[in-house]
Amino acid sequence: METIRSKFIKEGFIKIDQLITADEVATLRTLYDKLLQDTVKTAHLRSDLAGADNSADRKVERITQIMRPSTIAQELIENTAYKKAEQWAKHLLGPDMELDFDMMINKAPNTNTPTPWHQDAAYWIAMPDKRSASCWIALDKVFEENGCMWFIPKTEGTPVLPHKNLPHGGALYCETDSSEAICIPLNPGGCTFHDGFTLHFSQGNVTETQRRALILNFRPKKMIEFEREQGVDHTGERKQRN
Ligand SMILES: O=C(O)CCC(=O)C(=O)O
Repeated sequence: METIRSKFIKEGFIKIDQLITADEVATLRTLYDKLLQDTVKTAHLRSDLAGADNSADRKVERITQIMRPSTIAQELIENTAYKKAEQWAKHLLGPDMELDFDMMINKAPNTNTPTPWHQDAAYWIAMPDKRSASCWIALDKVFEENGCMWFIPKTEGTPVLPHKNLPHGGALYCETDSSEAICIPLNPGGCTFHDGFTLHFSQGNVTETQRRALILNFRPKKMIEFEREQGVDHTGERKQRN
C-alpha cells in the first residue's frame, strides 16, 4: 500500500485492479443505466462533454456527464464503492479527505469523441489546500478503443495550464505534449485515482457498447466548506476557474 501512496504523490495517479466486487458493479450498473435513461430527473445535472451540438446529425449525446448523481439517487451512496474509495483517499492524502462530489461520464457506442487533455483543477476555484483525489471507477471493461483513461506522470510543481472550452460549452482542454502518456485499461470494478493537477484524456468510443465510468472526487473537509461558502457545489457551468 505504501508504494502505491508514494507513486500517487510522485506521479499524480495510480491504478487499483479491483476496488469493488462484481456484485457491487452489477448494482451500480442498474442505478447508472436508470439515471442515464431518465433525461427528465437528471436534466439540471446533465450535459454533453462533447458540447451541446444540436444539429440534425448530432442528436445523440456522445459523452454524457451527470453531476452529483447521488443527489437524485441516494442509493448510490450506500454502495460500498463510496466507502472503499473514501478509505483509499484517506490513505493517499490524509484522514480529513471527504467526498466533495460524484459524477457519471458515459461514452455512448460508436461516438468516437475523445475527452480532451485537461487538468481537473482548471474547473475548480483556487484553494489554499490543493490536495485532491478523483477515483475513476470502470463499470465496463475499458481499453483504448472505448475510452480508458490516459495520464501524463506529473512533474514537481505542475501548474494549472491555460484551458479553453470545446465549442458549444463542451469540456475544457489544454495543449500538452502527450508523448509520455500512459494508458490504463481496467476490468469492471477496477479504478484509477488521479489528483487535480494530473493531465488526463480518453479516446473516443469506437465500440458497439457503452463505456460507463463513475467518478468520486475527494478533498479536505475544510476545502469543501470553503467551496460551498463561495457557492461552488459542482453543478454549475463548465469554465476555467483556476
Ligand atoms: O471519463 C472520461 O472520459 C474523462 C474523465 C475525467 O476527465 C475525469 O474523471 O476527470
